[in-house]
Amino acid sequence: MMAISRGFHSKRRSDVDPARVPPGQYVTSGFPVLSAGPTPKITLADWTFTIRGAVGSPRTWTWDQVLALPGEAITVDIHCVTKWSKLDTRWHGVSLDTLLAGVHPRGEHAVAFSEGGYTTNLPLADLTGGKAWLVHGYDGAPLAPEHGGPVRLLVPHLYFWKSAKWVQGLELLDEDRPGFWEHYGYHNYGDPWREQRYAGD
Ligand SMILES: Nc1nc2c(c(=O)[nH]1)N[C@H]1C(S)=C(S)[C@@H](COP(=O)(O)O)O[C@H]1N2
Ligand SMILES: [Mo]
Repeated sequence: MMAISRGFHSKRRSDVDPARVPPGQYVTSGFPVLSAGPTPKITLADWTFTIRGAVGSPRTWTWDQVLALPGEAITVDIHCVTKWSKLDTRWHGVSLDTLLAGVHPRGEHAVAFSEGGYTTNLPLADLTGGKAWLVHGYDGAPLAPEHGGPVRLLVPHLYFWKSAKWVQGLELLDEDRPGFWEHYGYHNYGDPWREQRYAGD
């Protein structure tokens, strides 16, 4: 059994443009923590990120190698399936386009895998085209361990369970394979604007 730890829902905001809030969501100024298990201890000296599977050239990067890639500041809205949204979150990291450029992907599906065993699946097309990042900074500081530090995935156009914390890599696949929450009945794709929370939505 995995325990779910939750942060507090801090006060709801009513001073926001409703056009920015997907159906069924409310805006919070807090930053809840949702983890299906304990926060792992990860040291950057041992950290690596790997892209493997259906690719022409699998690759593994060390932390120093990721830091040497062009970095970006990213300001986006995030939407959790438990109904909180947080607007204008500020991150720092590397575009997945940069990491995927050299590996020559063949498969059209991807599964992100994390320290601790969490996985989540996404179409490769949702990781390219400036829509997904490996992030290591949040709000001008290193990303906190409970929020996935040192490094997490950020895929803000899908519900936030797709943004794997403590991410270790991507496996590319020829056929789709459900990840952790998708296996337990969350929607396979998870578009917050179409309110794709659970399988069948
Ligand atoms: N490795 C890992 N990544 C994860 C999770 C998890 O349990 N383990 N939970 C997901 C869910 S359901 C959400 S809503 C977000 C929560 O991120 P936060 O704790 O930074 O708010 O992380 C996602 N990424
Ligand atoms: Mo979530």
